[in-house]
Amino acid sequence: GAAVPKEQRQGWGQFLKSIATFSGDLSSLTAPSFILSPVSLVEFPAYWGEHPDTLAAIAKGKDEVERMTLVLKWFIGTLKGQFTARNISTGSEKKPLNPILGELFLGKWGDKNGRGETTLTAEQVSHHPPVTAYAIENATAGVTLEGHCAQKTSFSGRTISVKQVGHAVLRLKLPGSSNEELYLITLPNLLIEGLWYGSPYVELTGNSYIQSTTGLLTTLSYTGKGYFSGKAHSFKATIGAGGNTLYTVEGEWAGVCKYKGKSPSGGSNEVFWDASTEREEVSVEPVEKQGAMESRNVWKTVANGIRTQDYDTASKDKARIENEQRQKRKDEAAAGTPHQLEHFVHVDEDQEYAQLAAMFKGQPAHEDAYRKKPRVH
Ligand code: HCR
Repeated sequence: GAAVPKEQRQGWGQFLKSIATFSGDLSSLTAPSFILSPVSLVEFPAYWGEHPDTLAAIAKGKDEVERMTLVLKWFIGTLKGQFTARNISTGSEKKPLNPILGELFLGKWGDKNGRGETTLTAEQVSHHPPVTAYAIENATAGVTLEGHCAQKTSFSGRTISVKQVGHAVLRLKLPGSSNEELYLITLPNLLIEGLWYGSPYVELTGNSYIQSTTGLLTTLSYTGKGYFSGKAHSFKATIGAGGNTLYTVEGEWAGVCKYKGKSPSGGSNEVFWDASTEREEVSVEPVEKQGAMESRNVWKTVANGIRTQDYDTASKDKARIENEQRQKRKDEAAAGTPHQLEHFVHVDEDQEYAQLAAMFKGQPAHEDAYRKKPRVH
């Protein structure tokens, strides 16, 4: 029966006990109602585009060093949205809805001051395990970001560790030339802390990299409270080539960060990025106008139930969606017609990833990818 979901009768302590012995992906974990978010994970790639001006400015950088600093600025600029904004706006991190196979999130950021229109295409390309592919494009500015993301989780006593599996490639078409520059962006690992207090929040840990075909490499290392800096959400980034550091940026990715020592303009301790810079939310069609597979349409009843604390309605409709999905997969298997991706194709050996990853140490030599299907005219 789908009356009162069992997990609602469990306390937070019992929930913690359940994750302590849990193995598998977080999507299959049943969380207490108060920790449920009405937003599907397929919406998360939008965070990459929430500073459309910063993204559009990259290809205009005068040389490869300046372009790398602009890529880093845009990347740092996305982190607050990706990892702390939900926590700040709703009081704690919550468990997003687990997207169904083929679920779409389509949106755009309009053209303002000639920066060009930026479009977002995100598709759930795998359900088991959950994988989201995305493309963010601004043709006017000559910038495209393509990537995919999955999560591997483990529990380590006080915190949940989340390894982001996947990568993104930023592609620049340089103005007045047919040259392309690529930037491989690897993704940092997350810790979910605050579990014992019932208010989970995200911290970043370890390293991530931005490797360019120009040979420039940015290495980012993340630290939180209790590390040497003592401050939450801190990082240090070095931009260099062949082991030589050109510039160092240090500070808080959810606050202010600065050049350490010299900056490209010759100044010292110059501000690099200020995370209070306003984020622009992506525009999406109203739910009534959305297609059958568009996320907010798929989840409208569930999301409304969660928002109004009508968890009974939410869990009933969630069960309906999941049953329909199981039936669909069975029908497809019986008919021998597996689900077709709409906007992406699976690439077994991602040559670009292999080429870029080979340029720096510490990464696996190759990984698969999902590439945006070329537009049909
Ligand atoms: C870990 C997380 C789901 C995955 C989210 C990802 C990694 C998704 C890709 C985005 O580009 C970046 C990103 C940002 C989010 O911060 C991260 C989520 C934070 C929490 C959520 C967990 C599944 C929530 C678990 C909550 C517990 C207490 C049940």
